[in-house]
Amino acid sequence: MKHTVILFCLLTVPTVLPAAEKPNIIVIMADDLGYGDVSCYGTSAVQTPNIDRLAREGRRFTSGYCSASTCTPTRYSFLTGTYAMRQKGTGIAPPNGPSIIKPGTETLPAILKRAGYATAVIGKWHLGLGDPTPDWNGTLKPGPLEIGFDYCFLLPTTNDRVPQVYVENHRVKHLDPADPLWVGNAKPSEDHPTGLTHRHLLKMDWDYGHNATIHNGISRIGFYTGGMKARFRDEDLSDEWVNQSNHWIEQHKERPFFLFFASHDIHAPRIAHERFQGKSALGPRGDCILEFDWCVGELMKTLDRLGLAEKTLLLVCSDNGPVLNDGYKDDAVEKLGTHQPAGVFSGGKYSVFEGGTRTPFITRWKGRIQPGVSDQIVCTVDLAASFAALTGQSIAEHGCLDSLNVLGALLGQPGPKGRDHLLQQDNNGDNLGFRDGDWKLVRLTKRGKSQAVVSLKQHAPPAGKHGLYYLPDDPGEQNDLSASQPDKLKSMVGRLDKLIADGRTRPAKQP
Ligand code: NG6
Ligand code: CA
Repeated sequence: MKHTVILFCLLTVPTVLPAAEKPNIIVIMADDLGYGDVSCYGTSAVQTPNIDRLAREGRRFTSGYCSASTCTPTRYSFLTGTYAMRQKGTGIAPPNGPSIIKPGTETLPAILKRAGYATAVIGKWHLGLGDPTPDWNGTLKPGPLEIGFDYCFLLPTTNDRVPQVYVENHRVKHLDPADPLWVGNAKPSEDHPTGLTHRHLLKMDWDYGHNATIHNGISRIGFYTGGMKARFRDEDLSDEWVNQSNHWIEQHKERPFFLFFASHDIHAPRIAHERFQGKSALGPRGDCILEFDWCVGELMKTLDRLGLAEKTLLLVCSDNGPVLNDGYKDDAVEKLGTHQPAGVFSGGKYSVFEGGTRTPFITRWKGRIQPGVSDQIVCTVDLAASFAALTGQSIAEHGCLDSLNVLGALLGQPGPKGRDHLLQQDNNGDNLGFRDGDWKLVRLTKRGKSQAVVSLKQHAPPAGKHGLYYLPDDPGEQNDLSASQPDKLKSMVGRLDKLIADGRTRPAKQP
């Protein structure tokens, strides 16, 4: 009888989960860096030795994606694990935009915080602050600290938008109350200098948009006054963020930590530090690639110095594909030569062709990840579920609706561990891409911005029609098979429609 009870107990004990591992996690996200913009992905126009070293020591993905072809929706889905097209108001955030991720939302930092991690975001935010608008002179809340981060040191929007100040936790850093910061959409006074009225003062001229308030010889999107002591120089952004990150890592080296290092390189205005200026053959855009590579190298050095390389999963990715002229005259087009920023892919930033979302994507965890190249499909939207699995955390049932556990692929375990499908979107989700294995469906309801894709291949079905491409033969999506493959077209359109209608792709019940 006794034996029967013991046997019964043994048989009913749930399958033992693998012990949770708690490596430190650093996600370094570049801004507008294309698949073909780094040397380990094939370019010889610019050298990125640090990223190349990371790839040699880790896994380099050939189907690594962000989930959207602009910044705000990719960052939204990276942090929430939900496709941005499911949530209105997730397009490119304006300077005075409210906090887009509402407190109480399940997020990647919240999951890791529950796992005992110290969590920080250092760099570009661009997901809004405050509600209904940012209180620049008071408490900037809600923001990262209300959705799972313990610490933040931010550029609030993007650097071609005002204001050029750091936000540390809830406040604008170094703000003098006697010189309040005002941010707005209209010219504050007749004599306020702008890129239109004072173009002769500019050190980098604008080409379109970007002609409002001038700071540091560069005119921006939006207007602001005051906060003079709080303003930074564009040239110093990367140095400051590397310094802040090193400091924060040192402070938290005894704990598992999660750092989201959100670089502004290589977004416009492309103003690298003076030591990188003129150092690439590609002009400022290439100089910023060198600066981004330097940042990756500095963080790797810090991990080596602190003996953390074997205790840290380091991931490098981008928030959207490449763009040449994004509003400033910075020679990106003129100095391009034969360089292909999106590699063999079509489109780039703003596009749902592969070049818009397929980007450099590398994971390294020394001693744990088998180095190599992976063709598994992985996406930044998956990091929430994957890191939850890694650290043994469950996910709120109604959160992270599209985040799939691709941990096996990220760690280079044998067998197919990536996704079988992926939704790709443009800024507001008007245009969609849908990858299903080797096939790609493109659904355009609006034409993308043509000026942004100068000299990147641009080939598209007419608005309202679907394009269908077979990626192994046609990675550049040039040969539309929708007419010759009606069955495939029908099944993919059906799958895409279902994915949207279902409201989620992560199974509601966790296995
Ligand atoms: C666009 C800007 C572009 C860039 C982009 C956001 C114009 C004409 N274009 O509206 O320059 O700022 O927004 O880029 O203003 S992102 O990478 O942050 O999404
Ligand atoms: Ca971007």
